Order: sequence, then structure tokens, then C-alpha cells
Amino acid sequence: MAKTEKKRPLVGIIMGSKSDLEHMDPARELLRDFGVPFETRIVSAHRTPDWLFEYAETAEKRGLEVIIAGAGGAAHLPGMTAAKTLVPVLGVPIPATVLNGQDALMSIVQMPKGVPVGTLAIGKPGAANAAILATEIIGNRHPEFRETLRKWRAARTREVMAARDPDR
Ligand code: RP5
Repeated sequence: MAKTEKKRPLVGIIMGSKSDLEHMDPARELLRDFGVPFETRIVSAHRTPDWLFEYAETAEKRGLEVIIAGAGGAAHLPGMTAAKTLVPVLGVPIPATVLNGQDALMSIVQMPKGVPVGTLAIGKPGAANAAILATEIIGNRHPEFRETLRKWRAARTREVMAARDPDR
């Protein structure tokens, strides 16, 4: 277990099934790179609804500042989590069915007015962006993470600039 998973977590990563893990791994990798303390839990909205409620209801008290929730299919995990906490929830649609994540995207993005879920792109790019966005959000209270992001972005810019002429 990495150092960032031993400290008191600021970000909670949850997902509906262990089978979602491969799609959510980019979020975990980035949070580790940023040094953001986080935890990962499998929480199924339809198979473990009581555990979901417990997780969401205790999130604030436990110090979580953002929850990233990945789910496939009907994908009600992010919305139900958001319904039970005021900690901001970022939803990642997982390509888990023959609809390749379009189902999960429509479900997560179409939260009715009043209980928002910030919805990211389908699959790994969405998971990565959820981690970056979560770090931006916690950067409001923990400026050190904002500085980490500033450096990370500058490094991405340098990478592209260094490769800007593929014929060189
Ligand atoms: C959803 O159903 C999960 O988020 C997962 O994406 C999908 C399939 O789950 P498993 O049948 O692989 O456990 O609840």
C-alpha cells in the first residue's frame, strides 16, 4: 500500500464492482503521484445499499472532501452517494456493458435538479480527470496540492513542446 493510502484520506474512490478497478486505476495512480491521501472501496448501490448509505453518511465526518464514484450499467452509485452526503461527488461512467459506458454516462450526467454529480468522460480518461479535478477541489483548502498540480501541468506542457515537431 502506498504512503498516500495510509494517511487520513481526503478523497474517497468508490466503485460498484471489483471489475471496475481497471478503469478506475488511472485515478488512483494520479492521486498517488500527487501525494493526495485517498482510500478505495468497492460499494455497490444495488448489492450493498446499506454499506453505500453508511459510506456516504460518514464521509464528511471522516474528513473526505471529494468522492469519486465509478459505476457501469444503470450506474446509480454516484447519484445515490450524492443524495446522502454534501461532500462533492464526481461520477465516472464505466464501460461495463454492451452499451460501452453510454448507459452509465446518460445515467450519471442526468441527475435531476437539486442533487448534482460532476460527470466525467467514460472510462480511464474520465477516471484520470476525476483525480485531477478532485485535487483541484481539495487545493482550495490545501494549497500544497495546487502547487503540485501547477508543476504537473507545466511538465505536460513541456512534454508536448518537446515533441511538437515529429519530423525533427
Ligand atoms: C455495476 O455493474 C458495476 O459498477 C459494474 O460496472 C457493473 C458490472 O458489475 P459486475 O457484474 O462485474 O460485478 O454495478
